[in-house]
This record gives sequence, structure tokens and C-alpha cells, in this order.
Amino acid sequence: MTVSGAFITLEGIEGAGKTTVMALVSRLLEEAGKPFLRTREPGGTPLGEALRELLLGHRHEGMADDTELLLMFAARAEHIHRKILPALEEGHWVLCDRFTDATYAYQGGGRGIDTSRIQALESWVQQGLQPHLTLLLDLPPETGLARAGRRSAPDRFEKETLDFFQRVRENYLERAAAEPSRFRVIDASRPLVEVEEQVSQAVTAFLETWG
Ligand code: T5A
Repeated sequence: MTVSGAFITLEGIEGAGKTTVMALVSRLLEEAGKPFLRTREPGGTPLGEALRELLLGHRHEGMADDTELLLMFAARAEHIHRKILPALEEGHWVLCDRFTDATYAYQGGGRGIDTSRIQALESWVQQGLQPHLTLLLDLPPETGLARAGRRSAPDRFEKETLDFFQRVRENYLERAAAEPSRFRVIDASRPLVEVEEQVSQAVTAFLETWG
């Protein structure tokens, strides 16, 4: 696989501000003259969006943890083959709202699925594909859930306990500490203008190194 574009992901618990920050990163890439694809997980393709509805909606409340994990990777396989790899191979950048770090954080940290099973699926489905830069918007779950609650009715994940989101947050932070060259941890508890400043610095520095 030959790629010239970079693959950037945004991560964080609910209400961390990923959607809000996505607009800023898009603007920075536009200003830098980088053609890019903006997408999200689960979703990003017609089949992926259909799987997203099954995963986030309330029709299948008692879904088994393994089913949830496999559906996340089914949506991801479709996304990688139909959208992400073709875009990267054409030299486009890819800006994605969540990727596999979310699986480690939610299905691993949150649900308690063994990491080795997630790693096996990751290696099968991704064949070595990894983000080049991951912006982790970090904040206490209480703050994130309050923000998300003001925005819309809770989806199937947003109905989880505070404890669940605490485990998700800790898992994200552990991953960021283990891979400091890929992750930039943003303090998302700060007012939006400060969050945007942190993100802007991180993306500008990345653009300089990528060329
Ligand atoms: N999932 C996903 C898994 O379990 N495994 C996986 O492998 C994957 C890929 C997806 C769900 O699927 C799960 C995780 C998720 O539960 P989603 O829609 O991608 O769901 O994610 P959400 O986190 O639900 O998206 P949200 O829209 O809730 O959160 P955002 O995008 O992080 O937050 P945003 O930008 O919409 O902001 C929320 C509100 O806060 C305000 C905004 O204006 C908005 O009103 N806000 C701020 N307010 C004050 N100060 C700031 N700094 C603010 N930043 C934003």
C-alpha cells in the first residue's frame, strides 16, 4: 500500500467536542491546500451507516458484547476498503471521527472484552493501516455527558453508567501514554476557544513535519 496523504483521527468520550473540532481541523487542512476526506465511525459508507443505526439505536438493547465488537469491525472493514484506502491511495488526507482506539476504549475498557481479541480483529481487518495522528479530546465523563445531553437524546452508549465512561477514558489515556508519537492529548474541559488553540497548534506542528 502506497499512501501520500495522512490519516488523522479524533477520539474522546461523548460530548468531548469531536464534531466541533472536526470543523476546525477541516479548515486548517483546507488552508494548507490538502485535499481531504471527512468521515466517521461507525459509519462512513452506506452499509457502515446502516450498521451504525443498529449499534447506536435502541432496537437491540441487549446486544451481546461480542456482537457489538464484530459489528464495529464489519463497519470498519467496509469503511477501509471502500473509502479510507482509496482516498489515501489517491493522495487525499483522511479525517475520521473515531477509529479503532474507540474499540479498545469502549469494547475493551468499557465492556471488558480481552485486548487480545481486539488485536486479532485489528490485524485482520486493517492489515497494518494505522492513523498517523490521533487527537484525543480528554475530559471528565460528567462534563462530557452533560454537554452531550444538552445536544440530543441519549443513544445506546450514552445510557451507560459513569463508571463505564470512566473506564473508557482511562483506556484512551493509557493508549495515548503508550504511543506518544501518534497521540496528542487535548484538555477538552477548557472553554472552546482554548481547546481550538490546542488543536490548532497540534495540527499545525503535524503539517510541518508531514510536509
Ligand atoms: N463506538 C464507536 C464504540 O463503542 N466503538 C467503536 O469502535 C466506535 C468507532 C459513536 C458511538 O459509538 C461508540 C462510541 C460512541 O458512543 P458518536 O456520535 O461518534 O457515537 O460519538 P459521540 O461521542 O456520541 O458524539 P458526540 O456528538 O456526543 O460528541 P462530540 O462530537 O465529541 O461532541 P460535540 O462536538 O457534538 O459537542 C457536544 C456539545 O458540547 C459543546 C458543543 O457545542 C455541543 O453542544 N461543546 C463545548 N461546550 C463547552 N466547552 C467546550 N470546549 C465544548 N466543546 C463542545
